[in-house]
Amino acid sequence: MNLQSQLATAAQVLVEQLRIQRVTRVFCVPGESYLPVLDALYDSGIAVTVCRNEGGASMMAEAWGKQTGRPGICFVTRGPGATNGSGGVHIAQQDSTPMILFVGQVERENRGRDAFQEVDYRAFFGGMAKWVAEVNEPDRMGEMVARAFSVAMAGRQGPVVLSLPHDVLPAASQSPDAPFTEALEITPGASEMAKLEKLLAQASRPMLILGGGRWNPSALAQLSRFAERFGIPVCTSFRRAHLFDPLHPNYAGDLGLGANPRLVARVKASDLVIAAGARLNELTSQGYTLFDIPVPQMTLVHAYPGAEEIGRVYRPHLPIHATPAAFAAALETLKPGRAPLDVGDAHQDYIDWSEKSLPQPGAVNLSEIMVWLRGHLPADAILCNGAGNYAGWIHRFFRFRRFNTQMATVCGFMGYGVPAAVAMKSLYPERKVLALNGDGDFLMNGQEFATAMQYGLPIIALVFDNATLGTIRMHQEREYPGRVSATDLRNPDFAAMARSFGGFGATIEKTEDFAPAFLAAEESGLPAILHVKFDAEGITPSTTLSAIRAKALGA
Ligand SMILES: Cc1ncc(C[n+]2csc(CCOP(=O)(O)OP(=O)(O)O)c2C)c(N)n1
Repeated sequence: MNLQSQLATAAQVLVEQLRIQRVTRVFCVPGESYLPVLDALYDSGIAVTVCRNEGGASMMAEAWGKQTGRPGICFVTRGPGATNGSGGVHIAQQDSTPMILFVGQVERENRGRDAFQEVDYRAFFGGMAKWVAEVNEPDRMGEMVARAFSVAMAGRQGPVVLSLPHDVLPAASQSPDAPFTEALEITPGASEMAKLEKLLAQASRPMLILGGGRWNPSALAQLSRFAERFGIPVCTSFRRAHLFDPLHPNYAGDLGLGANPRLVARVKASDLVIAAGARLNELTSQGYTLFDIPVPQMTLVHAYPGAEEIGRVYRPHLPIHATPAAFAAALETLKPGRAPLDVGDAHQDYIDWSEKSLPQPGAVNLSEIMVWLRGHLPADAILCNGAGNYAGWIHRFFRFRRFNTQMATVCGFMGYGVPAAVAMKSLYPERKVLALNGDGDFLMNGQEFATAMQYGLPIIALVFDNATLGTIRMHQEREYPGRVSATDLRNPDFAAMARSFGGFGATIEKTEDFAPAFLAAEESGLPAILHVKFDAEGITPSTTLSAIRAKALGA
């Protein structure tokens, strides 16, 4: 449809621009502030998912962006919608995810009066979004929306917020359509790659840290060939374990929360670190303890798509400004002047750390459940999770065998699992999609289980219930032993909750009940909640609450 030849509203131009950018689905909670957009979506061919809370909607859009590499789209209303919806924007910023949040705004003539639900979005989202703008001229709608796409996808990707004044949307617009926008690739310089080749020839204990966004399967295949040809152990940064096959002989483990101490020691003792696409954030750098600041003790090569990120904390010996795909292609051209180094020990350390389940107090053992799931699920199953200590068992014992099968936030946002799973099941109806949650975690956005029901999306949500906000309880026992404050939880019957929504529910109180319940959930073909009750005493895979308390009291 060419809108230039007819009388179009700014809202119609906006939706037409989304179509040109090949958007197939948007997530929203409606509001009276942007009715003309809802109307333009009505016969646009773009699917609309209506959510129960803007927090869930913005996380679904973020998850969509993380998975597809194109901006996830979310629409919310003025102040209440924008403030509720800020969660996904924070995630998109920290996780470097392309996303666009469209927000309703008061009429232009009332701006600055503290009008009904008015928020200054530039101030509110200013420190989070890559770009925040208000579309004040109906004739510039196409230009502004197209720019939102290019900014969200450029360099280090991230969120953009576009504010839509109420009176602009129904106004006639002469805005020309802008063409489809592709993310810009940045190719590394030949001299930098030559320097890298020299550094590789001199290194005897190299390590590669793989992370960040903007990867794709063929770039990852090139990177793994590079690691094989030179003999370099590869570890993944926090929550990017899906970037490298854990059973590949070069895989050295997951460098995130609760990392294998042997892996941490290996990275510390390496003489060359190549950070490929990873920004070396606080959790990956083990609380900024892995590398000396500002100049790391080993030679650091930092290849990253955002120039302003390189050198933010660590001064690399060799900075390389490049997108992951272009960097991986350039790695293919490097020639090793010797036989590959031996990576056997590094991989064996990972296998020893993750292979077998561990004992755990109580009747439910989470490591046994993870080991069962990794055997049962197909390689392309997608696991979505929020934040909480339960995730420690996923990181250590689950194996992400395929690209983009791990959907979790680098910023540790509770409540991400269910919305991310709803988005993933909408994108890939034929794939298995799980949402893994803590009990506190689940109820932050568990209302989006209703969205799964509404759209017929049979996700399987696991709720790991230890009747406490376990992560915080763990910190409490460490720092204020025995003084349990604001962390105990009294929980509902989550299986009954699933049934009340029209889904499948089951309660698991013994490890051996997990597999049959999971199979029954699959068999039901319904969205499901499996309520897994376990003992809070087993607070991490390797320690107990009493041991932490005893240590703190003895100190
Ligand atoms: C939105 C949000 N609020 C608060 C926190 C701080 N926080 C991190 S983990 C956690 C507790 C998680 O508890 P639960 O979901 O029960 O999982 P568990 O740690 O017990 O496995 C809290 C409150 C957070 N990360 N995100």
